[in-house]
Amino acid sequence: MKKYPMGTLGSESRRRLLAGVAGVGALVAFGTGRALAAPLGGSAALGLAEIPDGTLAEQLLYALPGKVPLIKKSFRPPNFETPIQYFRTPITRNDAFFVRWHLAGIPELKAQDYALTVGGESADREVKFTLDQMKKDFKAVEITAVCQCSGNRRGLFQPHVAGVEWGVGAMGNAVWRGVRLRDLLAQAGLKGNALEVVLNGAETPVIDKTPDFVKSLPLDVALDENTIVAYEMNGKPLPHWNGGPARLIVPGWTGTYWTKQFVSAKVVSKPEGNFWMSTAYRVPRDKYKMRHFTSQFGHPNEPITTMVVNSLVTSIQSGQRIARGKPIPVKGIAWDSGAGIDRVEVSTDYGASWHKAKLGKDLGRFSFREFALELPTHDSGAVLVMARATSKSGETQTEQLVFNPAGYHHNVMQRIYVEVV
Ligand SMILES: Nc1nc2c(c(=O)[nH]1)N[C@H]1C(S)=C(S)[C@@H](COP(=O)(O)O)O[C@H]1N2
Ligand SMILES: [Mo]
Repeated sequence: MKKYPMGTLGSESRRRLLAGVAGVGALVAFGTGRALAAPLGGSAALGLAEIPDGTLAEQLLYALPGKVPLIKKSFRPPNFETPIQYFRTPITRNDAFFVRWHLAGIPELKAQDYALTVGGESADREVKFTLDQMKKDFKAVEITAVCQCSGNRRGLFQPHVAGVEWGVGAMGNAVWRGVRLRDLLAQAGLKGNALEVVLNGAETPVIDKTPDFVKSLPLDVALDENTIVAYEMNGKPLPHWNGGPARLIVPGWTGTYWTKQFVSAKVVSKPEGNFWMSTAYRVPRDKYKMRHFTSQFGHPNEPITTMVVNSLVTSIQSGQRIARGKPIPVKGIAWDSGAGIDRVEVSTDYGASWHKAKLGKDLGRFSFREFALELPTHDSGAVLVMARATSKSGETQTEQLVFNPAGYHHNVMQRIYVEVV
């Protein structure tokens, strides 16, 4: 078996690598009362920055109807994060899948009452599809895809930014089944000036000043064969909290475009200009490698679109003890926007050398990809484990945060400190 050089801490390089990331203070805090607030996988334990003190009260577990206990971020609107142990399998269970809503007026929609209306000024006609019609009249397709909130890991931003203080669990991977949006759009007919498709869900604001949550997609993405209106998740009817009876699936794009309780699609000839497109969900122009949504360009920013490459180690935590001679098990999941994962590498010498993990089964280019590597241990002492994923398009995770004021696209590699005893 190959032997890997192991780094020991306590040196200048330790200080350099931990500085501003999982600082020494955060490591000390692990295992104290603060860890009790987040029973599993506080972010410092994962080798990432700690969520600020003031927001830790919002870290308690709470079970919504039909869900296992999830990490509560807010009740109204409901925002709940998936605890890390549910990412130890590549498919995320329906009852553990995270929940994110912007508005609190969420109706209970029955399958028999649900319909999606497709029309708009750049469609030839308006057509209404019930769930039964979708299932009977259109070809069903299935795709495994990651839904990740743009703001996943926002709570770990340094400097701190405002918004839902997500840790690492505002994401999930599922097998989605439904019909292609393009097949429904074809029934409505597209005019030559069609530019964007405007998406709306059934829920409404409860306070007048909050604008209705409306998003739009470039026409070519709406027409992509992988963009589907899903009514099943992992072989079961789509759960209410995740947008049942039917929601949009936009593989590779961040969760904000995955409209839940999807009831209206309007084809339009002008850029959709509501708050959620023009003000929210934007990042500095050309700062990230992602698809550009050019009809929505506005200086000096652009909409967040596709996800950046990322990974999550789920098998070890900072502060964990490993018996000398036993290997350190490094396991987890990696994902990107659809190029697919090329490799996940692990370093124990502060990044001087990297060792490739074994990749798990390929469930499709939009899915979580498992990885695993056992690192042999020889001497006792502290070891810093770093992991980074690289996509087939050559993108890799960053060493330091690439800052944006909204707290999106956090893909800083983890630095997990374990102790060989
Ligand atoms: N109707 C509706 N759809 C929505 C939202 C919403 O607030 N309302 N939030 C979006 C955002 S920002 C995300 S991250 C995903 C979250 O999906 P989930 O709740 O199934 O995890 O739903 C998206 N679809
Ligand atoms: Mo989101």
